[in-house]
Amino acid sequence: MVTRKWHLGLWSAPRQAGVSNADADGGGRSSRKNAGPFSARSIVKEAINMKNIGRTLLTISLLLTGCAVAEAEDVKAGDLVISQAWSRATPGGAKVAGGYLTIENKGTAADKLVSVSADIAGKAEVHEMAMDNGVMKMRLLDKGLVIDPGKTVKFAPGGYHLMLQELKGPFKQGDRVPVTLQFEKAGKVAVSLDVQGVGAQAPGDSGHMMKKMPDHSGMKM
Ligand SMILES: [Cu+2]
Repeated sequence: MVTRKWHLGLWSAPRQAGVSNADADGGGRSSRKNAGPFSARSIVKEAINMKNIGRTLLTISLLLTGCAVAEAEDVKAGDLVISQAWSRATPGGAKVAGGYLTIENKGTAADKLVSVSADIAGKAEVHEMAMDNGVMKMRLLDKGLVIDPGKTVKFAPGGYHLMLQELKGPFKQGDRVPVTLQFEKAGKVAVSLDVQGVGAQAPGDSGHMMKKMPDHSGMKM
């Protein structure tokens, strides 16, 4: 099937080169109907080809992330879209955990993440990691975090994070931890953090995989 389509494309290419000749002798209009790569029919076929390629890539990426737990769906609140909310399993007895998510401001005015709370945490704060005299330190964003219009702010290990402290129980891989974000304009927004493996660096990244397959640790997609 694919070979045939490609064949069609190759076959019609030389014809295209002859279009100017056809125009010169007045037959341009009629020959154009069957013309090669730019005829409506072959454009549609190309589109179908692209669709197949896209589908194949999608299948491949689904296979690659096959062992990931279902990802949290996007949460919309006013002009904000919050996605990819996740955390990591807490190793035995740990009383703190980071929370990560992506906040997109689709509006025309800035909003501000003022605070965060979670039933499971005695204390929850919005933090950032930043260099301080050559040392990486975390810092409480006590004035909140501004989300400019048209911008996307991604919380991730080593950067912005929700700091959940005084945990009342452990986070286990596969858990969904409810947290409430408080925005200046969008108000209170409830999201769930998808708990990944202990060493995960991103949502859908089960930390144990790296240990099981050290050969792939250098593989970045
Ligand atoms: Cu922190």
